[in-house]
Amino acid sequence: MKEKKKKKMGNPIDNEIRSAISKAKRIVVTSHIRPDQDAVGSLLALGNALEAAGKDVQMVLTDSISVSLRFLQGSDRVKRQAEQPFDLFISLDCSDTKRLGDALPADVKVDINIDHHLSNLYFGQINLVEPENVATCAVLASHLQDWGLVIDRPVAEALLVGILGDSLGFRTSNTTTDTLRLAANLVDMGLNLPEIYAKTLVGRSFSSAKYWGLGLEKLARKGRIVYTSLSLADRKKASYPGNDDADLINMLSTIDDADVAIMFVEQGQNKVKVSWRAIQGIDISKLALSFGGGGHPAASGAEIEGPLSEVQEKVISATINYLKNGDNKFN
Ligand SMILES: [Mn+2]
Repeated sequence: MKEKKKKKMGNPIDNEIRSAISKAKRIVVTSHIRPDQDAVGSLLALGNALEAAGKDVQMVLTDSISVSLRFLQGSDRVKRQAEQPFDLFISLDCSDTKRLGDALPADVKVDINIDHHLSNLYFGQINLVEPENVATCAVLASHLQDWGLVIDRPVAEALLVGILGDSLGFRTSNTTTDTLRLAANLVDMGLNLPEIYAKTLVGRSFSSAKYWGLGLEKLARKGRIVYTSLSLADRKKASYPGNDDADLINMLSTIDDADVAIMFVEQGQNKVKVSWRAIQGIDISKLALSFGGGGHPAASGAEIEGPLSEVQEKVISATINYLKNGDNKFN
């Protein structure tokens, strides 16, 4: 009910977005590098909805869409770069313009910034940022109709993928009854929930299972922290094609008797991608921010310069101190 009262008719940001969309003919929609389900879902949901409204749409991502999500309508038409001319540029699920990678052409300003990251820098001309919302797809699901757009079946599928992805299948602490209602309304459009759930969260390739094995072999614990790493050599050994952790971090976060899970993924000779997951009650995003990253209270990340072993040592001791000093309490 609270949500309904807050979303009164004539919300100024909704009106601004609605008018910007109605004036534009050629629209670029884009999202962040190494796109997750919410990035892909929000991109394709808004892209498809704008196309259905008769707009000329370019959907742009710097990195490719994971194979398991290529069932979504429009995923085969996503390009690496935006081409002029266009008259509206929309960023989705992205906290700062650096994370748009090559998708943001030089000298182009972001017109509309739609996101749910607490660390969002409000870099758009119009900013719709809802940090309390579980996913950018949930933001879209509750606003699309206010912008004169229609949620048809392909749009609903893409939205559900993003909501399932960022809520880890409705089990993150920011999943609310509003999240469930939004998702239920999408499923009511005739979507196959078990099939979409499997494609979004459960299915994995043989090589990613091998890759998990290499990471799990090195699993370690320090107090209430569990952690492991994946190196360039592991990737080669498992023939894993991505440069991510194949979502191993989300498995680590299910380990009992731990408050924080940390994943270290070697990106090159001197760069490591670090991901944190925290139990409810601990806000890990400020720690990620202190390493130049960002994210949400329960799930954050950063890219840190240095050799894998050095970064690992530094981050683990910083996490231990962070948990000790009481700054980490959420709400
Ligand atoms: Mn997201």
